[in-house]
Amino acid sequence: MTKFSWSRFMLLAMLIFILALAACSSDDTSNEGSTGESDPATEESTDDSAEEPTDESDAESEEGTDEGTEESADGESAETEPKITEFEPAFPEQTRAPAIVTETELNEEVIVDGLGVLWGMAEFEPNRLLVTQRDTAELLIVNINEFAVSEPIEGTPEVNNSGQGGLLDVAIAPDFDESRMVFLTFSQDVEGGTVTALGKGALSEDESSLENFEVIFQAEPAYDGDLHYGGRIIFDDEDNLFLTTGERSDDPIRERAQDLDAYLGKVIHITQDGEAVESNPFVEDENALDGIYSYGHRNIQGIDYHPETGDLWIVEFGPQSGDELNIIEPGNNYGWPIVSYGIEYSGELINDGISEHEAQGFIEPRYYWDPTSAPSGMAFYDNDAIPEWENNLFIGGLVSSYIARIVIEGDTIVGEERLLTDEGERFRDILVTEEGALIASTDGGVIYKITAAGE
Ligand SMILES: [Ca+2]
Repeated sequence: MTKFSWSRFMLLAMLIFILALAACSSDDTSNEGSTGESDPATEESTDDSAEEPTDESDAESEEGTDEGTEESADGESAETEPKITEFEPAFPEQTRAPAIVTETELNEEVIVDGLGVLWGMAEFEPNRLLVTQRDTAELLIVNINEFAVSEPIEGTPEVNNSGQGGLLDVAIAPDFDESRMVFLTFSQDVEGGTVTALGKGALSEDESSLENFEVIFQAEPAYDGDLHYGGRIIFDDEDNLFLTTGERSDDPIRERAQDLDAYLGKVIHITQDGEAVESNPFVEDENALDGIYSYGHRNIQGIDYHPETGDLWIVEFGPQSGDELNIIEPGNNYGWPIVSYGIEYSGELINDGISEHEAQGFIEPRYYWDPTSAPSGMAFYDNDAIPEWENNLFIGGLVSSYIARIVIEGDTIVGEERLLTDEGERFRDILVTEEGALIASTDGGVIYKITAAGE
């Protein structure tokens, strides 16, 4: 080695050392335990992803990451973590809405604890909730004033509870006071795998059992997997049901979200007997299933009507990032898995990274989250008990461990707040009671009751 090249080598080595020091110091707030050896950008995109393809299971690996240093400086968005993807929104309000803060002083109570994954809730009498426990497939009654939990109700269906499966959502019939009819969704073993199933039974007068439970709908085709069942249900104003499904996650079965001869990755619109509603958009199409209302969805985990506009809103898991809030119109295609504002959990682009929905002929989400929020059950606040919350949307976050409060003007998101961020809970479902309490259930088996303080 000549003298000249040796000094050049030393210079280069010093430069590398200085750069490494700089990288290390800028990184130490964003990655606890980082050695400074690895590129923080790479860690950001692979940390919570490579081992686990399920969006729900990466909460643990995100622990220990602190707020991103670059993005938190702007101080304007409710989202303070750096973006995972390179995508630009189709319009400015489509992501990272301005941060807002509730001014009303709130009272937060823990009603119950330790019950496991509380997937769905329905208020069937004032302050009395029917609550599903996903994994044990138990249907329980929780009295939110008396902090009391019933014995499991008999007569509930057999479920397949592996992975994301189990007893899922619960809703009561619009004429429940007379019919006593309770609707349940669950993952069901059938020939060839499992399906998202919907059934109904009448709650006995003594509240101990569901009588004559029968399955009224199965979202075929069956698939041998245990992810992405969707499973939310809501009644429309003609007493028919909307049922959401997932696309069963794996590649290539997920492509069936685009197919009109499969009930995977859809919003489904059926009667209380499981028949397609006659006004559905594809009833005239011989090659399409009559129950389909909208398609191109990934895994819809929340659904509710906007109390003022009457629009039907849903929230669906994106892949890594790109979780979407959509307004559902009949016959519309929401684009999955052709377009997405998220990326694969491997870090790869989906379909060469085409994010623009509208330019590709699909419906743009009204809002999306990057990084992942893993949005679950949701409810509009259709009450005036906390006036500043009226018509706001509340969404439970799993990986993100917060409740998102979303302020909407027309169909535009104008503000976002994050509630209960210090609880470390995965928020699974949200309900607003007749009296205006905000109820949140979690995977840790907690039910929170949030009201205005001093009431
Ligand atoms: Ca979409």
